[in-house]
Amino acid sequence: MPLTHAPRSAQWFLLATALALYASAALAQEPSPAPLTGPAGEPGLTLRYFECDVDTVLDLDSLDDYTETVVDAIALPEGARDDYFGLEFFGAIDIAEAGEYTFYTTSDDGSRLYIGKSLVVQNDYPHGATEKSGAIALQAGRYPLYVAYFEGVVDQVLEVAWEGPGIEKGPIPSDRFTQHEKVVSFPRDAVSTTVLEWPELDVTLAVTVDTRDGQGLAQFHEVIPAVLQEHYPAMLDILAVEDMPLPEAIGFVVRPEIGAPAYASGGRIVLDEGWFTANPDDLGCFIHEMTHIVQAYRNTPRDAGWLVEGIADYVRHKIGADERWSIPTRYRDGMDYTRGYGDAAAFLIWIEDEYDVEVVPPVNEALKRGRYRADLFEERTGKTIEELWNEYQETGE
Ligand SMILES: [Ca+2]
Ligand SMILES: [Zn+2]
Repeated sequence: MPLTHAPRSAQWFLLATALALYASAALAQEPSPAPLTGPAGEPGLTLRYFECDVDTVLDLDSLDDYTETVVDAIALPEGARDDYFGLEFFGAIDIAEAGEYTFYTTSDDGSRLYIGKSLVVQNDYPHGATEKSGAIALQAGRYPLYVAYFEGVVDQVLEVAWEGPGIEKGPIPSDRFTQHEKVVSFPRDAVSTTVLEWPELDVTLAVTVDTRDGQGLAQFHEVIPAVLQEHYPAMLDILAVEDMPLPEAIGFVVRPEIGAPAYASGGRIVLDEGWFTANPDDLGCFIHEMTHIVQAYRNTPRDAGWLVEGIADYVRHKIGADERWSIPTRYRDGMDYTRGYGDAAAFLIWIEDEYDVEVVPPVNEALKRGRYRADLFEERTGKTIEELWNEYQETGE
């Protein structure tokens, strides 16, 4: 049977045009930092200590409640509590000899190191002790230095090192530090919230988009709300269940190197900066992940695991938010519905078409209510899942 796509709307064309424009815009590069002029400050670095529950150092910049001291080294301070705190160190670092310098942070959880306004070490987000490094060419002189760190739970580690011309890798000596104002701040307009409303459905959804770590993806502040404004009602047609709450808010957060194009966790959707920089038109990915947020399945039994990703790709297919993605139209060698995703979505679509019944809405409802049983398929079609799968395999060439 032919694949069906939702009709392309005028809105979609506007969106595609906007995407094409943004895709052609060059990414802004931070200029190489210039040495400071004027007299050096007093010895030491300023340390701000925050008691806070954050999962990125980007959040520290906007917190006003901290204690401030002057320290002579970048290290965990005496008196910091065990969990849920953040640190900002800032001042100037004295570079005696021009050349290429490498800076290192080892941290549990996240940290970043900036020279001037340039991010040199990106080691942010929750993780165990991890070393990251970055290199930068510097002239002789003093440069603004900013190191930010946060600790969530369990262990806490912060070590900073450098190496450069004539300098072996090791801690930065205290006599290199002088006090100077903080020059790093994070653009507040990289976080936006758009409240979407569908009055006829009596549904609202506050959509927060955070591109602080996706500076080339500023268009997502408009694109993501537009995609949801257009397609969320059709998603709810499939996924909403009477008397069960819908999400009131959702956050889309861009982050580097998450190890997948996207994932949904803890009521928010994390988008991979590299994936979406290369594939900014992967709008169906938003639909897939948003499906997970609405699914909110409880106690999914082991034999229903395939349905979680299968239904997410089924909804993605039914919505047809983009044309860059498709699922098989018939059985192909190697397909396995138990893997979920497109194989399962193709199987579910085939069952509904072949037997002319709705399967996904009742299965979704049962999963949401924690009442799923595999014999739902038999009730709907007269066949077990295995029997259906055997029939589906016969659609192959
Ligand atoms: Ca930790
Ligand atoms: Zn998924």
